[in-house]
Amino acid sequence: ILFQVNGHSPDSDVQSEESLREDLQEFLGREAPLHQLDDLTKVNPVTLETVLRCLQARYMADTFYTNAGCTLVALNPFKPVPQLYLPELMREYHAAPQPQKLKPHVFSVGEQTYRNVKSLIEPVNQSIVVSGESGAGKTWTSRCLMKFYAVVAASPTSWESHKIAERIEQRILNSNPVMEAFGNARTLRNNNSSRFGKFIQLQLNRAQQMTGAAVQTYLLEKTRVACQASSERNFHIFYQICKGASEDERLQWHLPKGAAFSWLPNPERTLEEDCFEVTREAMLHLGIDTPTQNNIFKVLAGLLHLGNIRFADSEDEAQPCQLMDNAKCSVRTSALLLQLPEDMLLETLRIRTIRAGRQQQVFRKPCSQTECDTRRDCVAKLVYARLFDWLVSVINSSICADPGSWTTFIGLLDVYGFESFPDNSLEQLCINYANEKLQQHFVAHYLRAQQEEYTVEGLEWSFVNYQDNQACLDLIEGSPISICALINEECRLNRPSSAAQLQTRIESALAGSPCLGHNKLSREPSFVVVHYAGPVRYHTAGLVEKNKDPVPLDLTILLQQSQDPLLMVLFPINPKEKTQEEPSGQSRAPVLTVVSKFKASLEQLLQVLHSTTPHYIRCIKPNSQGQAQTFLREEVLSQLEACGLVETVHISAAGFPIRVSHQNFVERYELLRRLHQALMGPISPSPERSPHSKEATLQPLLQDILHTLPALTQAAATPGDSDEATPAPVHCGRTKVFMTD
Ligand code: AOV
Ligand code: MG
Repeated sequence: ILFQVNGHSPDSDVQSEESLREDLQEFLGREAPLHQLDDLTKVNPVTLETVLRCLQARYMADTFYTNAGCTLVALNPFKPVPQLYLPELMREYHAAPQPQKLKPHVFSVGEQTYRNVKSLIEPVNQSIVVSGESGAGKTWTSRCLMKFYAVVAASPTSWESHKIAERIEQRILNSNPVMEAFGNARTLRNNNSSRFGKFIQLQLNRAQQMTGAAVQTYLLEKTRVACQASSERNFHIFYQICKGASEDERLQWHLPKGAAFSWLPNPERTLEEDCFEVTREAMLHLGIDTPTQNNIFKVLAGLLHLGNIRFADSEDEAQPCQLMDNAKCSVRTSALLLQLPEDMLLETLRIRTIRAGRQQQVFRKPCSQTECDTRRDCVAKLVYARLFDWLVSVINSSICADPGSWTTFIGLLDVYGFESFPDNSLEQLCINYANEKLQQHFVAHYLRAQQEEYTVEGLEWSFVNYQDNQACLDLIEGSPISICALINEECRLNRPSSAAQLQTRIESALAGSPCLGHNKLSREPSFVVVHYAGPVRYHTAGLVEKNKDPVPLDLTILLQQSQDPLLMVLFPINPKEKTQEEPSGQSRAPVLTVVSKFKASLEQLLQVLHSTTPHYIRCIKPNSQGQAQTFLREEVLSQLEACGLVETVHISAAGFPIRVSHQNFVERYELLRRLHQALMGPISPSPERSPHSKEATLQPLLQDILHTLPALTQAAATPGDSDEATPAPVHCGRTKVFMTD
């Protein structure tokens, strides 16, 4: 600006350079310090750099929540911040006339969501979708929201009439430690990583009181029971029973102090999550009595002993595998705890029955050592997965309200975040597929909100041309040909095919997709999907087998023989399974693959989400070491990309990323107007300042500046550089001025 002024050798009535400098200082000084900007859409212009700078400034000032338009960004403090979660603060947000005007907080989202249910004439169900990468704070945030509703949506009358432990809100909160004990584990990324997805529906009556809840879970990572990556651990509950059992229980469950279990790596690392008493107490309040609890723990101890059974190939192939070292003892203890006949357990693990021919003759074939290991692991996965589902159903029956006692709900979604490892398989495909689905839902919702703002402001602008991630979803789940369809087809045909063949089939059938990445540099058979959050290479080895998730009938039949009361519930002998023992040749029912089951549950979830008004919380991990006060720009940037905040920025940039209220606009650009007048003389008659109203004073100034601005832009541009296709950079809305970047 100063250059322009000097370059035009201004007349005498132009302010001196010094006074201009002062004015400029003042002009710049009006910009709020970055850490005080509580909404990322207020940074000007909205670019990745400014967004990053703002988040960093806030993090270093111990401000962990920031709005991003209709989304809340939550940075993980990685240190206790008790004052942020006090019940008094919950009540403050609850009582505020306009909670959105208070500092950004998860309670503000909670309260606005809560008001949305009731403020409308026709109550509308709400949902809060919490996302972010592993360890970013999703589970923490959803726990925090549940505590918030337990306080603000509690039924006031029942405080006196019920003991605290019997209150429904308390029971709902108690579901957290139980589900986390059985479904969370230490991973490289997070000491308390959820290994399942969760959607909890908080049910409200007409008076907006929480009368119950219902939990739905998604795809538990059951392989962890029998196989843990190095430095990772099994589910917390196993460590809890080993550390927390009393002397008496140790005897009953055959868990002597210091016993070594191969499925229990890294037991020396004591975590807060290893608190057995908390789990037991919570289970008790959920109606799982002590004898049932002991039964559960006894079965889990049985699985730990099962994991210590080691096989060795026998010299004679016709003979079953041999048992290694102390395996005989492990078989006995495991059989005892699982209440199975010892010889039957051993035989089922080592010998496969095959039915063949017209007469369905039964052949018995000894398994190789690898096959024996697979069968042992399969028993453990089968028991654990059914136990987990059973627990969820018990929790549901304890917290679910009677159908007539609730009218609306608030749903909380806490899923696994986008994942990309050196070796990605079916688990990552499912997880990333879920994230693509949620991203699409988010983009649709965000675009709608943007479009609505423009409409309210009287602007004509449309996002219809905006590209969402539909192409990637088509590649993964589309019909008739997609990755899921091809993997399912392999399962259905049940033909022997190599990993390399699967790669070729996928790559040739889907070559036209823009989201199938270039697959160079790969030694192992694989394919690359370009997700919205980045490309991921999936290995094809084992993909089809994992998708089939075969459970040999022998193993189910074995578990049905158990005399243990809990296993009898988990593995009932029903007439249908009886008939399956003698399968009738080829006419088997189509197998439900992992992918097709997951797809169905996702579609159901999205239907529920679509029927609600969604709210989004994006959790961000400022560094991967879990350190407080450390903000690593590169890491945050990649998450902003992965959780779609960059998309949000791009969507903003596709329209008018700069929005300023009329008042701020005039304050900001008044100096430019004065400069312009000094240089070129007034372009329109000077506005008359009207004393009547603020807006009336503003309007003429506003119009004057709007006229001045294009003149200034033109003055700054090099001659002949005009691009006629560029849309008008400035639009004046009803309350705001919108500008392109
Ligand atoms: P996640 O749910 O997003 O990961 P968590 O919610 O388990 O991550 O958070 C990881 C850890 O970060 C927690 O155990 C806390 O120690 C800490 N933390 C998170 N948010 C806060 C907060 N607001 N205040 C203090 N500490 C916090 V995973 O389940 O792995 O995707 O599958
Ligand atoms: Mg979690």
